[in-house]
Amino acid sequence: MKTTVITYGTFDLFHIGHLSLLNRLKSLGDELIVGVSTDEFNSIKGKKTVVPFADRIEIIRGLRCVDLAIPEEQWDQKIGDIAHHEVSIFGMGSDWEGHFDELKAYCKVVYLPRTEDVSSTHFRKTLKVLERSHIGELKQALDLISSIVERFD
Ligand code: C2G
Repeated sequence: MKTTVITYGTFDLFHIGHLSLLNRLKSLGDELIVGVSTDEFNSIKGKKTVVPFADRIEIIRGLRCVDLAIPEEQWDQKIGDIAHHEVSIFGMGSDWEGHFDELKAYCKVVYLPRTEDVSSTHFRKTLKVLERSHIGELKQALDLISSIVERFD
């Protein structure tokens, strides 16, 4: 009997934390299905993304550890997906610990340790600093610092 694993996420600005989780989930079974949050669903989640859904799902489809990628359009599609794909294991990173325990009625539920010190939010904030408008602010700050330094020279 084939063991199918499923997980869901936005996977914006794909990074090593995402890859590590997907590889570990794949190692739990024979097949890994990934539900990728659509842009519309992310607005329901109140989550901003940099990379559009069409690209995010293509990146997931390109991974060796992923056998199928499907759109995640609503919170409550998981039970239908589990039945339709005969899923044995539902898995998420540990930041979701306990949030999906109701799925234990349908399959095994696992929460794997989240990879620390890396997140799409951090990347987004770093990118924001590099935006042109912020470079103007950085230049003003540098001019102010150099004028203060000149006073002490
Ligand atoms: N993750 C991780 N380590 C990180 C960042 C993320 O293990 N440093 C895991 C998360 O725990 C999650 C998966 O990677 O299991 C995808 O993370 P997100 O793209 O942030 O997913 P999210 O927006 O939380 O959507 O229905 C479930 C939701 O769609 C989850």
